[in-house]
Amino acid sequence: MNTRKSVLDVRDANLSMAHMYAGYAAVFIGAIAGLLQGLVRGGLIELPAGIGYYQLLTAHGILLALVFTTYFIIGFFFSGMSKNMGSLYDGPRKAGWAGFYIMTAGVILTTIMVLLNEGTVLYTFYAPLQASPYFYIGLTLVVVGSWISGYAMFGQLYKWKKENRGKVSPLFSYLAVVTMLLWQIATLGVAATVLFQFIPWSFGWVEKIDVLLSRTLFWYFGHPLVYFWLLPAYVGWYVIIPKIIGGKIFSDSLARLAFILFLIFSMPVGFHHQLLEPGISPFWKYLQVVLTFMVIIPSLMTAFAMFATFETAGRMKGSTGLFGWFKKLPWSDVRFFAPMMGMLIFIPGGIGGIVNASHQINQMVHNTLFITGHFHLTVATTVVVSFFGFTYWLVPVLTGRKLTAKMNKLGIVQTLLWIVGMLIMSTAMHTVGLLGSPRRTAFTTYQDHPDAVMWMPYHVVMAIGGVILFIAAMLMIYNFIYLAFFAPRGVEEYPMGEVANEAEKTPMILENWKIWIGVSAALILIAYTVPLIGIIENSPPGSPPYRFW
Ligand code: HAS
Repeated sequence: MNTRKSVLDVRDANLSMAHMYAGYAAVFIGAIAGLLQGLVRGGLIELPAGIGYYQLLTAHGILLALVFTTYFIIGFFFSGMSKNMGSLYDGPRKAGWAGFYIMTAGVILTTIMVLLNEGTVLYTFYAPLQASPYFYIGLTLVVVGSWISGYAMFGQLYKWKKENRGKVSPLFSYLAVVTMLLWQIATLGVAATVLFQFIPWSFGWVEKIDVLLSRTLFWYFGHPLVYFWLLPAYVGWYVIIPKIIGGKIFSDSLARLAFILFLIFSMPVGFHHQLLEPGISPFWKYLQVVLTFMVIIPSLMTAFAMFATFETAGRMKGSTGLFGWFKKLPWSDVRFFAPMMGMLIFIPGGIGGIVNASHQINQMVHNTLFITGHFHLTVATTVVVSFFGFTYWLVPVLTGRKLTAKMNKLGIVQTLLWIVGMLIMSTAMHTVGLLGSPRRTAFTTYQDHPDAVMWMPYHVVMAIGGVILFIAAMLMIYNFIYLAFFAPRGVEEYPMGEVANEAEKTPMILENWKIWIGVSAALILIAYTVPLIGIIENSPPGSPPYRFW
């Protein structure tokens, strides 16, 4: 007898859960690749059977940073929209499944290519590294699938708005739609380079590729990509955490405004990944550095909103004094503890980002392990630990089970292991990065470098941190399987927060998509038109396919 009870429409829960299975399968393989790659880099093991360091690094980056995140984000968003709006409409649900299957076909194709060593080009697939055309086709399918899921969410909100004229859209759904809109606009860059440059070049239809143009189109996508990862964590912080800590959402409008600022400012900043590249004039780099500092503001707003949420929740529970709220937070509840660890780690993670973005200082850290340290704090901790924290209640909600007290404890252990492992690994990365150790470099390449003796102890520490992280990842897989298949049946709460009574009324202008997409497009045109024309005009002789220019 099926005793499954869910607080969600079961059809939507199944759609969301399918994304979770695929996402955690990626974590499993990606974490193994990460462990091996770290041990090789530390000079501790040698790989058998012709497996290469860069091959593992590619698998690790793609499966964890791209595949796990994308599945988790889409599955999480579908679940929240279904909860917010009663259930998904049939059209969006069907589109959601179509998106899932197309993405999965793409992930399988890309993973096979990487495992066959036909796609050893790292997750940024910079030219002139060349993969099999099927690697790029696989990635294209992943993006197209995610677009379809995004359209499903747009359709869902559109229909809901039609049926609820004049009402403000539910906060979770609004934030999910802004994130998917950001993704839609951002992926135009990567779609352009893959379709018009990489696929023709890898099939041999054209002989050459314009490296600078491909990198520029990639980074037009690459920076908003990091906010595509971050914003779903913020959705949980803004909307879910207040409920878990027994408080209210501090301000609905502030959350919406922060997301709109991300939509506007996260695209025209890609040059901060290319500050050391010749071929882009300093003026345009400078402009994009200024815009990068603008995109820090919504994160500072988020920090403010979180503190306000904690304080008001604490005061509702009777806390007094400046920091009395601290003791009222539910530290022993993994649903809070894990995302909170993510928030705390984002403080050094964000500071590292500001260091990277600081034009001249970038010269010191660019292409060193400092950057690897930065993104392991941001995406691999702030984002991932938040996603893990959401998993502890979301999977029981989706499967009609309970988060048991024992699993809650194990979840805290798992989170702590992750944080300890990451602090060890990432601190070593930041430090050795400042000592000049290059990133993305196989042991054999740097072992004879004059500074290698100085770097090596740090690389070993990195590997030790990596081993702890691997244990934490495997524990997470165990926890996921337990919650999905073995936890006792029951009804787990979907902790959807409510807005504080005192909060100001949400201005409808925040839902005027034409304005925000218009401003976003204008900034993109200002930041990119002239430099792109310059790149194309000065492209190397015979660089197809745009020589008609
Ligand atoms: Fe970054 C490189 C600049 C944020 C990810 N970044 C990367 C790469 C990745 C990445 C993957 O300007 C490597 C790409 C590659 O392979 O080459 N990054 C920034 C800046 C920010 C930033 C300015 N990055 C992120 C996030 C990421 C991410 C988020 C993933 C999710 N990054 C750069 C630059 C480079 C770069 C350069 C290129 C470097 C190079 O040379 O190649 C900002 O968005 C950061 C703003 C964040 C803050 C922190 C706010 C803090 C909050 C928490 C509050 C805590 C609370 C808890 C409330 C200002 C919101 C308190 C509780 C208590 C109890 C106290």
